[in-house]
Amino acid sequence: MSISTGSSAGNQYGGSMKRTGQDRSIDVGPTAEEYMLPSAQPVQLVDPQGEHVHNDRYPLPDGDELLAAYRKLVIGRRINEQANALVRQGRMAVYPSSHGQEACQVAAAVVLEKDDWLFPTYRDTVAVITRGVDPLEVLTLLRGDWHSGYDPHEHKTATQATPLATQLLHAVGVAHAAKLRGENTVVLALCGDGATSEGDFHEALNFAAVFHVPVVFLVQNNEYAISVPLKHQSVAPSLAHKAIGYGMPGERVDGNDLAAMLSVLGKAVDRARDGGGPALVEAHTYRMQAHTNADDPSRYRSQSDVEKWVPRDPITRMRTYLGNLNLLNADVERDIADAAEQTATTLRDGLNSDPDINPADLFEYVYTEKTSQLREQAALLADELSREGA
Ligand SMILES: Cc1ncc(C[n+]2csc(CCOP(=O)(O)OP(=O)(O)O)c2C)c(N)n1
Ligand SMILES: [Mg+2]
Repeated sequence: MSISTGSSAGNQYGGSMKRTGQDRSIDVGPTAEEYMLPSAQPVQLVDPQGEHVHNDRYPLPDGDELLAAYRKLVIGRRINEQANALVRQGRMAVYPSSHGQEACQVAAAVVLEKDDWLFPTYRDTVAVITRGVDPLEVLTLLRGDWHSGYDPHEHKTATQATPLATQLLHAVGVAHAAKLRGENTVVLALCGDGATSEGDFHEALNFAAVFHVPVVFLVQNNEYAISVPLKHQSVAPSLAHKAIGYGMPGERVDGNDLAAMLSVLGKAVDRARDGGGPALVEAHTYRMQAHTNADDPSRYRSQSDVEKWVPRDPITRMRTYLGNLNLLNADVERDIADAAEQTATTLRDGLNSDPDINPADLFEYVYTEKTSQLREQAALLADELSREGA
């Protein structure tokens, strides 16, 4: 971009400030506003027909990287199917499905290094499993057995947060601590479109920007917060546009395009690791199924709206694209399907056996000294259990 400038004063975003006057015109980088504003359209690198779409700013990941991620995509879909079935069989209490959002789930896990941190929500089971946490340990929470089945420190993965947006502040805290300690850690925090209306979202993004911490916020905009559609959530041009208000770059990406998700998130993570500070990425996707098994979406949206998203499915387009590259054939597909089936079998077998839990633990490990209400409730439960056993 050619602008008129008086001096070569740079800004913190890598470009020079716009100046007016009679000074000579020189070529400078983007202005702060241009740098921070998201693309006019969500970034797409592979369209729903499986064709590559060129993008000057975001390179297409190579075929092997995409094939490895595609495998995780297929396994992720199978996890969603199996978990839904286990809920119907009464083996799990609740399952917020990410069917249709698997490209976001896989990319969020794949772009991180082992020592980075992931902060997921209740809907991000597939991301946590893709990160390498034991699937049975992951489902402990949604089975209703315990607050978390895995050690967050061991896997550098926080417990899946149910209170909306609280995890964003925790993520910023961890990123801030890593920066103070001089560690090379990047933190990736997930949330939904509805969560962007929470005060915690604002506080997290503002703190992250002011303290310039290495955190990437990924909003999975699946167009609904239970029954509340996006248009009642925000009238901003896009959720990614909110970034400029905090002083960080925002980007929008086709959340059903695995290649674009990997490229855009990968770039934001690299930038954070290189000291570039936080970024906000909005993935445009769709919640194909009910909010959870406790929800009846036919009360607030039509099936025809849902069906519009079927041709945009993240798996079919990547299958076409990789098939055209001859990276995917019947043998490879079978191998991937076997791996997915193996994961499903692990989930079925694990959740069909009854866990050995002590209901009284419900009242432990939070307060050193129980409150009077907790003591009362613990006594009630103990009494009920003793009468059941009698
Ligand atoms: C602080 C808080 N308020 C309300 C709720 C109840 N609640 C659970 S999920 C949800 C909708 C969230 O929508 P969104 O952020 O878009 O995520 P999605 O479920 O679509 O992935 C609400 C309101 C909650 N869990 N936490
Ligand atoms: Mg949502």
